[in-house]
Amino acid sequence: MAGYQLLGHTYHNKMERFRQGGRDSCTTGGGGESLNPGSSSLRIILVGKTGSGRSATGNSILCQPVFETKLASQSVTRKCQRATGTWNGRSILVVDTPPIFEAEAKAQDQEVYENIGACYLLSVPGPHVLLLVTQLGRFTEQDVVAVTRVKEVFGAGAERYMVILFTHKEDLDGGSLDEYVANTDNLRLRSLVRECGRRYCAFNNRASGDEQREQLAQLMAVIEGLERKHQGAFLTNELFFDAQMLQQMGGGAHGEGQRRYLAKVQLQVAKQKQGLKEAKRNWAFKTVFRLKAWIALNYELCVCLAWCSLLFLLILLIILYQL
Ligand SMILES: Nc1nc2c(ncn2[C@@H]2O[C@H](COP(=O)(O)OP(=O)(O)O)[C@@H](O)[C@H]2O)c(=O)[nH]1
Ligand SMILES: [Mg+2]
Repeated sequence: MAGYQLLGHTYHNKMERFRQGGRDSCTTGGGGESLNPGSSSLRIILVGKTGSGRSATGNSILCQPVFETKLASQSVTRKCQRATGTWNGRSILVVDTPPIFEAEAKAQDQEVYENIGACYLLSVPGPHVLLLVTQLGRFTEQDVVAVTRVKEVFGAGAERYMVILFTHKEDLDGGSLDEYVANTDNLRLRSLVRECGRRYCAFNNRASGDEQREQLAQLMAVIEGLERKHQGAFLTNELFFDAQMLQQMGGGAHGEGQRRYLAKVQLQVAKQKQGLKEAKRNWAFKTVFRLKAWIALNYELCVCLAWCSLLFLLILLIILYQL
């Protein structure tokens, strides 16, 4: 059975300590295990559109109401926050995010960059899982935008670390999640499930006791599968390295480190956004290129197919002519 030790921790507190010249030596409540790079704690970032149930999901994972939740339209999480717990003896770090994955979260908005920077800082050296939270039966255009934003924030390839978490599991009414996913007529959801390697899970965030433990065990099984696939590797990039350096140097002490770091955040997100655009543009070219490569590899088969088609056309023409 899971035992939990918790520590709520906000970016503001962290920056405040940077200002005071302190180093980040965040430890779990009772275990004293360091959360610094190299530790074996499982790091999860909650991503998705506002109101989907990110904070509630974080609470379910930690089995404690550490993150504040509110009705869909009124997001209460304004700053990135993190909290830690343990599951089966392993330390878990959960980062809850404010609205940074919405269409309205414009790139020019300084607060958005600060929060992206905070998200990186709170999850160094990088997350094992990007838990994409979406409400069961409500996968909308806003969720699609959120997925794109997640890729802009964490870079192309972010989907390799994504696990889809459907909230409101109780809406299945005891039905099977696999059947729901297999039979949904929402093509964008189907495509996302494929993109995420069919890694998904469902939570009823109002559940407690055995039901809560059971759904958490299911999520952990999916995450363990993902970790095996990556052989323990986690999502990381240049910006995580910068965040780590900032932490180690206590660079925010005079505000200069923080200023430079935020400029880097802005640059990196812009780069990743551009990269995504180019990837989309190149998609058609790549498809043609792959087709050409396939033809080159299967040259004899292609020649055979071409001759068969010609022969078929010829026979068709003869038949039509005789009619
Ligand atoms: N019934 C039910 N309500 C949920 C579930 N998950 C989240 N909620 C509710 O949905 C609302 C938004 O949740 P919240 O975690 O604040 O969303 P966030 O903006 O993504 O962090 C809150 O009122 C939650 O209580 C769930 O699985 N079942
Ligand atoms: Mg929230």
